[in-house]
Amino acid sequence: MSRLIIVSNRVAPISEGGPAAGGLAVGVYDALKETGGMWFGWSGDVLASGQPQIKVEERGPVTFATIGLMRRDYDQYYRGFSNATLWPAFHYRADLLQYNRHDFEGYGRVNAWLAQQLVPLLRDDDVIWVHDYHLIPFAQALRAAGVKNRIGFFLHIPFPASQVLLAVPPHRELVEALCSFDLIGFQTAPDLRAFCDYIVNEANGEVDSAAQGEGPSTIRAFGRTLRAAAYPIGVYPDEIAELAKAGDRGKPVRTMKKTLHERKLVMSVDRLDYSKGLVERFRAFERLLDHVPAQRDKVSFLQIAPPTRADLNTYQDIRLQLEGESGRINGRFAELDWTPILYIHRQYERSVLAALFRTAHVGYVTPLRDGMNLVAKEYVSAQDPDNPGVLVLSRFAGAAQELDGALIVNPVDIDGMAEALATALSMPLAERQARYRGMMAQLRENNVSVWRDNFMRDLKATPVAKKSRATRTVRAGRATA
Ligand code: GDG
Repeated sequence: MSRLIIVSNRVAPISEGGPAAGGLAVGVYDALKETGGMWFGWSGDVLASGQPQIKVEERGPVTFATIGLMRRDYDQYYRGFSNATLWPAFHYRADLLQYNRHDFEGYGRVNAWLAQQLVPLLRDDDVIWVHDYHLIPFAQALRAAGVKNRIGFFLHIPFPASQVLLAVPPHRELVEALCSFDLIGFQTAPDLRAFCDYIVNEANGEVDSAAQGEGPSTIRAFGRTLRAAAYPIGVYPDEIAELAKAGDRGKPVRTMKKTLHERKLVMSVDRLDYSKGLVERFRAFERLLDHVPAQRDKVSFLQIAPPTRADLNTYQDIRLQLEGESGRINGRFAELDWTPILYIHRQYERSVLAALFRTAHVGYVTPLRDGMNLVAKEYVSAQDPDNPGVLVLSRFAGAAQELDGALIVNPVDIDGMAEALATALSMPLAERQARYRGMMAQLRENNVSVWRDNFMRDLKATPVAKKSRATRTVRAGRATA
């Protein structure tokens, strides 16, 4: 049987309870632990000097192959082009986008170098599955190194509308590089549509759209033929439900309940990222307390937001803004025995999060843009079927395409979100149960194994793309207007 080789920017450190914060790590690890295979990528180490060496470790069915990055490579490829250019652009924040040609050059260089590190570890019949925006040129680099294996790509974040993508100066090189994969997976149908729109209207390519549920569409562009489809990532809902139930009587939940004094709990968990809509969410909770005085002293809002990319200015800004907002709102409303917003800038064990989700009456998930948002799926999974909570969900999370039992909100509509919170907090049991059952059925049907298996089925069935002219590699600093 062919091996599955997963390539992602970061190979997550795995502790007893699975990987820590970060949706890609959670999804990929869940997928790989069942099939076995190899996971290749950055170790998380940044080296000031010396030469990075690959470290290969076998742990159960998974082989971890990791390598450090030199400081300059980290700055240009990771902090620079990946997280200061692509991340904001792909989350529709062209206002936060920073670009310089040296970073783009570093992005191409590190992709080529990582590909060269992987080549000696590959066997002819391996199937290679590359993940996310850091590695868009990876297939092109592998092909340039002579690799003939099937190579698939999954984008965990949204694919932006063409007019937004055009704000990234080397957009054309990026999409051309993307077309070196044999199969491209997106989170949702709107992401796939945005990609196809670029192919047709900006790249002069062709798309043979498959009918809904009929497999991938065929794309012809940049002299190549490949396939693309939407594969919404899932979770293991029953595993999460077990974890949540097991933690029900644990210390963190007991402490939380003591703090609440019978009050209701609204809960959110996000990496502290500007795409997650945290400031708007805090203001909508404030609006609820303003407009529905009966809710004052009756509900607390717990926001867990572990740090992420803290060495980027935009992330320092969002942290300061949030600290300011939580202090201001608590200053307005807090009583001696009631703190309206519990804001925690720290990471918790997965099992603790699951147990807290089960305790929370409302899961409050309101990103401004999000590829999928696993927290929304985890919140629903963790509920007690006899007394489930209500999910309030942004229409701009990929998860909103599936979870129609949620109260769907627009995350910039502060009044609308406050109303949804009020509705959620007073929803009758029968309605909560009906919504929960519908969403749970959907989560079971489309769990993370289904995501992986559908992608692998289509990748294995994709004819290895022929190129009709020499493959070019992403070149440094060549911006296209
Ligand atoms: C990207 C895309 C897409 C969070 N805090 C802690 C913790 N987490 C876990 C959550 C969840 C994961 O991290 C976060 O996943 P999300 O999907 O919500 O968001 P991103 O990190 O932005 O993920 C996203 C995803 O990739 C998968 O494709 O859905 O759109 O942006 O599992 O529970 N886990 C632990 N402690 C924490 O404090 N252990």
